[in-house]
Amino acid sequence: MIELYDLCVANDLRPSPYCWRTKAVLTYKKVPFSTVPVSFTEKDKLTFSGQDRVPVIKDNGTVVSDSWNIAKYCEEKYPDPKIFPSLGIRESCRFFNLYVDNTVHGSLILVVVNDIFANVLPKDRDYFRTDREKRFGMTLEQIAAKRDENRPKMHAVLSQLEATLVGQDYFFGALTYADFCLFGTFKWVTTVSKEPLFDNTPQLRAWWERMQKQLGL
Ligand SMILES: N[C@@H](CCC(=O)N[C@@H](CS)C(=O)NCC(=O)O)C(=O)O
Repeated sequence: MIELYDLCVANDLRPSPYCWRTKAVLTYKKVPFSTVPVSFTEKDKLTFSGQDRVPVIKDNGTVVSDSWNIAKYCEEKYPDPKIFPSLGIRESCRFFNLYVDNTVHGSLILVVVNDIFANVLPKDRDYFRTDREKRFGMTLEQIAAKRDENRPKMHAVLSQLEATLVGQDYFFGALTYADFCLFGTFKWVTTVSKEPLFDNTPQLRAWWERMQKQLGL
C-alpha cells in the first residue's frame, strides 16, 4: 500500500493543500494509501526523500516527492481513471497548477495565515512564526491587522474562478487534475479556518460541493 507523508497540525488535522491534491488523485484512482503524519519540525522523517517538503509517497520502494511529480507518477502507474484525459491536458493542468500555487494561494494566505497558526502544534509554533514572518516580511500580528484589507484581493481571485465555471461543471469542462489542484486549496483553508469563501461565488460553491461528494473527502 502507498504511504503518504502528510503534514499534521493540532488535533491530527491535515491542512496541506499539496497533500490533499495527492489524496484526491489516489482516492479518484481508487489506489489504497495510508498516511504518515509529519509536523513542521519533524523534517527528519523525510530525509529518505532527499528534500524537506510534503507530500512524499513511498510506493513499494519507489519514492516520489512534490504533488505535481506525484500526479504524473500516479497517472503513469495507475492510468485509469485518467486525471489528464486528453492531448494537451497535462500541460494545461501544469499551467493551472502554477496559477493556483501563486495567484490563488497568494491571495488566500494573508487572510488565513493566523487561522493556520492557531492550529499549529505548540512545539512547531516558533518555527512557523519565524519562517512565515521572514517569508511575508512582517509579523503575524501585522498580517492579522491587515485581514480586512486583504479580503477583497482574495474575493477578486475567487471571482475569476467563479467566472470560469459559468456554464461548465469543471475547470476544463471534464474532470481533470486542475480540479484536484483547487480542491486541495479549499480543503487546506476549510480544515483550519472559518473564513467564508463562497458567499459571493455560487458556481464555485456548487463545484466545491460536487468535488467533495464525488471524492467522498
Ligand atoms: N511544490 C510543492 C510544495 C510543497 C510544500 O510546500 N509543502 C508544504 C506543506 S503545505 C510543506 O512541506 N511545508 C513545510 C514547511 O513549511 O516547513 C508541491 O507541490 O508538493
